[in-house]
Amino acid sequence: MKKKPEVRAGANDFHTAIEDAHVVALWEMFGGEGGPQPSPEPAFHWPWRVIEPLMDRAVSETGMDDAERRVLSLANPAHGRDDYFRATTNLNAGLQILMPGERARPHRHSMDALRFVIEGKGAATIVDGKRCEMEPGDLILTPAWTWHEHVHDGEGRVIWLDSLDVPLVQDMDATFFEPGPAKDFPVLPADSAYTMAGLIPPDSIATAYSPLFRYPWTQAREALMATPPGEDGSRVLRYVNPATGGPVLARLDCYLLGLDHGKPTRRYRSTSNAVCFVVEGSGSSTVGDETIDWETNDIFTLPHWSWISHTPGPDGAKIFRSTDRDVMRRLELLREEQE
Ligand code: GTQ
Repeated sequence: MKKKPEVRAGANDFHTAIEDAHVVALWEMFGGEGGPQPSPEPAFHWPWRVIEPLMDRAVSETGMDDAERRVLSLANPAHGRDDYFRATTNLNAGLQILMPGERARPHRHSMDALRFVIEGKGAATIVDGKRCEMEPGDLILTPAWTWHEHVHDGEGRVIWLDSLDVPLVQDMDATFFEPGPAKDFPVLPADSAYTMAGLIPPDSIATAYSPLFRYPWTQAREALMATPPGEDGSRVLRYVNPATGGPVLARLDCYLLGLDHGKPTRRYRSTSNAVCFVVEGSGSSTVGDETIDWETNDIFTLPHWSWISHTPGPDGAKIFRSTDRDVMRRLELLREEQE
């Protein structure tokens, strides 16, 4: 039961009285010059050379009988260790490893999730009964409330990046989870129904998530190389839901950035947040006052409202980005500036 506000002896004093009544005098909290601004969050960087050996150790530490998922979650120290799902505001990132013959059992949850394959062959993600092969560089979607499990019939370890909207869904207190067995699969269109950009089956339903669960790297890479560069030399492609032209998932929006010139990209800032994965190459990014030197397979964040610019190394680079950008846009909170 809620406690009734007590009338204390000193309640003649305004501040005691308002504290007892659970109200706050807003004019004493903010006002005057300026106003609230997004709080800056430093960018954070998880180098592959640090994380990779820990993935092998994770395998020695636990078998798949004891792990719902064998994931090292990238916990940004800016948010504290207890907030271990937060790689950056609104976004989770983790590295998952599966060994030959292993299986990560089926489950479903209210969070949107994607997998970006880093290494290995022979694994697959089964999404609502549809088998999606996992090859390096492939983007695999496991949309909110779809059943998904991971299997590995190949050889050698398979490692991928997981990115989910866990922190956002937690903040909304809308987290639901159901363990398998997977059941009641919907009828899904074959991926071959969406072979060419710009042509879709006329009965495609504009659902909250893409009817394609797999975006193969060979095709994404080819499309990126064919895209004309912008003024600063960078190429950008967005992964979209072919039935809507919108983001691939309701709360995760994905991009591919190609950097093939030595010069820095045009500086920008955005109220959106991103997790970046370096698919190929090396380079550096300035985020606010900091510079991050990154290499292939590194993961780093692009937090909201910091000025951002990327500079590729001599061989150029390709970066995959998972963002909350379309969430911010639909909430009318997306602000972006470019220099
Ligand atoms: O595969 O369902 O990295 O629920 C973190 C939370 C993966 C998953 C993560 C999850 C999952």
